[in-house]
Amino acid sequence: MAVSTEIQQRIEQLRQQLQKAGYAYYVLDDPIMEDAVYDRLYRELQDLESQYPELIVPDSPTQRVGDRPATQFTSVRHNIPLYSLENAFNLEELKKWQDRWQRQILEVTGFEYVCELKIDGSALALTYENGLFVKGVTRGDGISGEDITQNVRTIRSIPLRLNLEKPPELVEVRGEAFLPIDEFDRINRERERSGESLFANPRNAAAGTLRQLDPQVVDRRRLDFFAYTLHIPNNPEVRPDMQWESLEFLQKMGFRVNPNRKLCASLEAVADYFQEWDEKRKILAYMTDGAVAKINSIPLQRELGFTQKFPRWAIALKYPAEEAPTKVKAITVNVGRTGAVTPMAIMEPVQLAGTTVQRATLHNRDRIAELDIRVGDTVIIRKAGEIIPEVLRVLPELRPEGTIPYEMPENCPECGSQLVRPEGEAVTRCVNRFCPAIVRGSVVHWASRDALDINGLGEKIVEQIVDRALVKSVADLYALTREQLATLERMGQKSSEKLVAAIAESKKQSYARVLYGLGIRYVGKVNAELLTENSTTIEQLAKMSVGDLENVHGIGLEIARSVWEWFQNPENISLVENLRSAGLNFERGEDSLSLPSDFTTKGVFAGKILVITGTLPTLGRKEAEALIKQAGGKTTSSVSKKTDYLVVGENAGSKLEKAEKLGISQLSEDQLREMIAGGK
Ligand code: 3B8
Repeated sequence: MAVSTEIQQRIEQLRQQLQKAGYAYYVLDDPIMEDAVYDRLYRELQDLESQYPELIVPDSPTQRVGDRPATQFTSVRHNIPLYSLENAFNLEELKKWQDRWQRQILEVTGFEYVCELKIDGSALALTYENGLFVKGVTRGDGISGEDITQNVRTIRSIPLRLNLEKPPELVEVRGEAFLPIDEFDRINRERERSGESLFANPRNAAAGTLRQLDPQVVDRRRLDFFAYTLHIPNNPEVRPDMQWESLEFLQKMGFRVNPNRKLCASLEAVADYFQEWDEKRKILAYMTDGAVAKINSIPLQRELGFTQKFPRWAIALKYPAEEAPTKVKAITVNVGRTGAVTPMAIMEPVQLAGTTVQRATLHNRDRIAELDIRVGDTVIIRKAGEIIPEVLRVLPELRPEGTIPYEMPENCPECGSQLVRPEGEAVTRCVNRFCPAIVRGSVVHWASRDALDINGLGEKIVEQIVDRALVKSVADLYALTREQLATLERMGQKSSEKLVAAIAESKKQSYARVLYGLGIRYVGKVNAELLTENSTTIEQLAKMSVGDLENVHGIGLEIARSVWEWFQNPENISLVENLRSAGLNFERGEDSLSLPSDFTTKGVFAGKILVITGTLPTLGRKEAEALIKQAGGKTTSSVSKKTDYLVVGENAGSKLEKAEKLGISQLSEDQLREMIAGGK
């Protein structure tokens, strides 16, 4: 039956509105629609499309996330090789590069360089046929890469259709996919909570994410993309013949193009740009590891061409990494709450990126074998993002005599039980659920702020109650008496009374917090909320099949399996029963408390709500938001009585008026920066 034109028109209208709002949010970084409105329109479109599936088109905003995981990626050959850039580590090397390319040209008349920030991500080649996005491929070895189209579609700042009246039949766009630092931190925090190994840096995390087989997992990690190269093979006349104009054209077509670019008339200007951004890059929301200088004229680029590996017309000028040498004093292992055993190097203290460090992670057994790290070795350590530093490499030429290869222990250093290493996994685990390290870790997690939030139950106390076998599982907490606690070190009459009360108080916490507190692998705060929103009681959750679980929006296969497996273990079932008899909440009350948002208790803006309005002189909207978040604050989109500060830029409109009426404090970008700098 034909669908009425009315419905067709409504669908088209919804798509246009959603596309526009998504573009404003993800590409322009300047939202035009409230999230709630977006969600409502999105759902309406989804509903219509499920009623009339014949009307679904591949560039509908609903078609970004596929629901079928890939089994593997296919290798595809790049039409045009996807080269990488040659590196220069100082200005001398930069000068040599210029001399080299100029010698190749008969007569160098005028030329300019386009300077871009070098985004530390993964290069992608995107293909558009008649304006429609059809393929996304990784760099691979430069000749062939992997077809990860499904994953690329989830990147909201990549248009599914080019914004062109008459799109050429074939357009290829290249650029860098990356994870914003904020998002990287969030992912690692979640991984830490669920006992997974951490990503070493945003680049690895982005590359790892792009190679995920399940597009739903990719979708939950918000990748972003900056475009920098444009090819129009069949209609070369359409493309501008300057790199600078190409960037503008890419922007016009709907891509996010990095705004921090500069046209430079000389190598000195390139060096200035490089220096200027060495400081300024620290406030960006994404990682850059250098600057890229490209010859602006594309005909000149063509004349110069490529070497075996690199373009001759572009070079990356790299910032020195945050790395430092030190000496290994000992190698130990740390047993986490999930039983994951992480080897750590204990080193002579060294300054790294502004802090003193003396421990570095060695990740796992494979990494140790790869490094062949030994006690006595001199190593280079590196700090990437917010996480614990890692050992990057060993300097074998500095190895003293008589060292022996390090072997991971066969038995758990905490409980002595045999460690296991599941087939195909890099992680070694202690699987004794009574291992004191695991019990300690699970109790600390249970008591943590986002879980049951038990005040006064810190690591020192947990250590004692577990060592004295007063607590063998979190359920035992609820049987602890004042008298028992009063015998512990650092505990008086008063504080033990308080702690018993705080433990009892935790019985009032929501089902979502309890579920999160159980520490099921992959069940972080967000997943715990999703699961409790979709089950009235934990018994109901325990009965759900992997398929049922996967049907919960936002829950992928890996998580579903992990949850299902957890409930298959009779010991976990009896833990739940014990906790239920102790009076914990395993039901979703109608008014179940939501988990706290991302407030942190640290930083000048801890617990404060800020609104940004207008265009700030140097910071983009997302950058400013990231800064505020790092300083503990939260940003919202509209001014209300709850707003603590309004950050005001140029062309501020109605928000400023409203803030003035409400008497809300105003900050300029400079004042914002000063407060953040002063508060650290
Ligand atoms: C030619 C141009 C490779 C690159 C390029 O931000 C080429 O331009 C390249 F063969 O890898 N990471 C950039 C970045 C990377 C490249 C580039 N421009 N801004 C980056």
